[in-house]
Amino acid sequence: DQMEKSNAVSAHFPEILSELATEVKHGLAKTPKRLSSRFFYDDEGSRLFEEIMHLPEYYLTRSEYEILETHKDELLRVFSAGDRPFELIELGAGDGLKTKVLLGHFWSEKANFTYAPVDISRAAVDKLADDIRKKWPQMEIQPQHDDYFNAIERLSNRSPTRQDRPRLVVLFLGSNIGNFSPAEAADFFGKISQSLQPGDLVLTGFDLQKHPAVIHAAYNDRQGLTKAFNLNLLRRINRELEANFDLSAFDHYETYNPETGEARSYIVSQKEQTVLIGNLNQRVHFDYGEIIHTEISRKFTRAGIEQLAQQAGFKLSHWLTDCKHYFADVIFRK
Ligand code: AVJ
Repeated sequence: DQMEKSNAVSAHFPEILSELATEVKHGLAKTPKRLSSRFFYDDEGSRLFEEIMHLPEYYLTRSEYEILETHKDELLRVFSAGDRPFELIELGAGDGLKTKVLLGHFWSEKANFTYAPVDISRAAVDKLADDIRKKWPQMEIQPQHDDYFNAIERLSNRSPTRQDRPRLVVLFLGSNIGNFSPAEAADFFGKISQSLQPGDLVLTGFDLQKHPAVIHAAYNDRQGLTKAFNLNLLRRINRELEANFDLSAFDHYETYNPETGEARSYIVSQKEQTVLIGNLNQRVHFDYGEIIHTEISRKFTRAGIEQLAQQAGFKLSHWLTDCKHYFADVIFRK
């Protein structure tokens, strides 16, 4: 059953299995050890993140929900300006919890739009597509089970640019952008910018810098869901690379540094141990207390966001925040 599962993954996405193998091979040979958060999102990881979004400490989702709910009318006016039809492309749609606020509003206002959610988890995309078909059977959707880097590639490979095509509106919500290094974020917006035409838009969610204790609590929840989410990466490696991580011998540790705006997740070895990565024929030694760095969740300032827009050749056209000013949804215009 375990084997079948890993084959199913490799049948759809051979490059992802080998990407995980490459990541583990190199990342666990580094000092300090590291693994990228992009590998968190197998089906179980996506499900755990959906639970995190409902945690009392995880303010990000509620803040963004409030912003979209409050400004859905204004967003529709901006997206459909000039009575142009628009195509929403959502990178990393997940369960679409927040996007449904917009979709429901746009639908009831009879807006002329299509929706293409893209997500790395097949279970998440299928569930979202089913859900939309139930709620709005006539809505035109093109769900895509894919990595968002591939989705951007496809954006730029689109058929010859036509002036009369629908306006493209790229959605990148939830502060997923926080997982990128500053260089990666600049590159990401640069690539999107190159694939868009004047009049196209990007709506991005950014978690803002705030009292460090609020941020720290969001990544150290009392229920231990963030811990389960972080350690699920080891479970995935056990399954897909036939490794033997003993999850009970590892812990979760998260710091927030208000000077850099970086929250960082670590996995901590609670004893000296050696783990076998079967498929790589590799043994990995852990000292007592040794860490694997697994994630950076960056928190932004308005100045930093303005700089990102400018570097990529965008104009920052709308800055929307929740009443606590915890989070911002920002429109970049080509
Ligand atoms: C999905 C990247 C926005 O960084 O806050 C949640 C992932 N990590 N708890 C974030 C996450 C730990 C989340 N993003």
